[in-house]
Amino acid sequence: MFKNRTKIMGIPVTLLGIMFLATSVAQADAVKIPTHNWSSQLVGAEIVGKLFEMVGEEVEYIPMDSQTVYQAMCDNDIDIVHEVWEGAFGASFEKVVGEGCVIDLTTHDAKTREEWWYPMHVKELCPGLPDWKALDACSDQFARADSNGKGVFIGGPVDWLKHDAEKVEALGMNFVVRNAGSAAAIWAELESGIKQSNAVVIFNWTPNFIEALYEGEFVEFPEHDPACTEDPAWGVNPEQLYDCGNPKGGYLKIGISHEFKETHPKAFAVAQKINFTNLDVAKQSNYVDTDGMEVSEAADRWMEEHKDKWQSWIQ
Ligand code: TMO
Repeated sequence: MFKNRTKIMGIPVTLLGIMFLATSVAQADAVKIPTHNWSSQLVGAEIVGKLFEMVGEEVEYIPMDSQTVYQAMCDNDIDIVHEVWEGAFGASFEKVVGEGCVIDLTTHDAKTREEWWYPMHVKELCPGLPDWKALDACSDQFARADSNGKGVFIGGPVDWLKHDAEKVEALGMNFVVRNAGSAAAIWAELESGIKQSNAVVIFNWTPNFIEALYEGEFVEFPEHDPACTEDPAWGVNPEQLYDCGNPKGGYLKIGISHEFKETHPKAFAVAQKINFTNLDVAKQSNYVDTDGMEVSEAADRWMEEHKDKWQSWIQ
């Protein structure tokens, strides 16, 4: 194809080789950001990536299970998790922080909660809510043709690791847990319950787009305590763990791999300043789940609407 094999477009082949090498090294050095299976995380990941690009870093997005990502940070396969939810990921995160291979960088202003949740019409079907005992007392309302008379709770995808089945068992509830395959599958269950005025109880969290669309409440389980997930003797069931609810006012943190500061000092400086509020996270999910925007459009929109906020993060 090329007459002169030592030059391509006038550039000596050896030099091209060096340029190619330089490019691949740069890509290997890209900041590696995971993408998970809920909307605010996907949008926020792109916002974080765009901010890093603004200070001259390269970025690579890697779809990843939201639990194994913590070990991946230890192995330097992932550089930063910008949405560490206390309820779902606190245990996995705190373990690797304890091992020293992940750094607990910052805590967002956003306060989080992840818990069983029902739309408001359910409260009339089930007097005594939001107490979990009232929910259990009317479990038959939540039963389906194939649930053997037990109430059905629609849980999140399994990688959110909510220990709902353990909770049901520890509290002796007449419920079964059905894990949805995706966040969208949870919202579909919720919408069909609302349309038909059926009893429906799903896994939900805040901040999320749901609170802008539907009125509803979290179920109140026995108050969370760290001992609940570590010491079987703690709580209403002296023999089992998970006889409690998830944390209220839980943290949302940024975790980074222990090498990140050294390998990507410019991105590190930005990451230290990133700070999302409840409204930021809710908007990031709302743009996608309510407004139907693509993830990258939603990230652009948040950037467009919040210049005042992020401009100081990249100084
Ligand atoms: C981890 N999540 C926010 C979906 O509960």
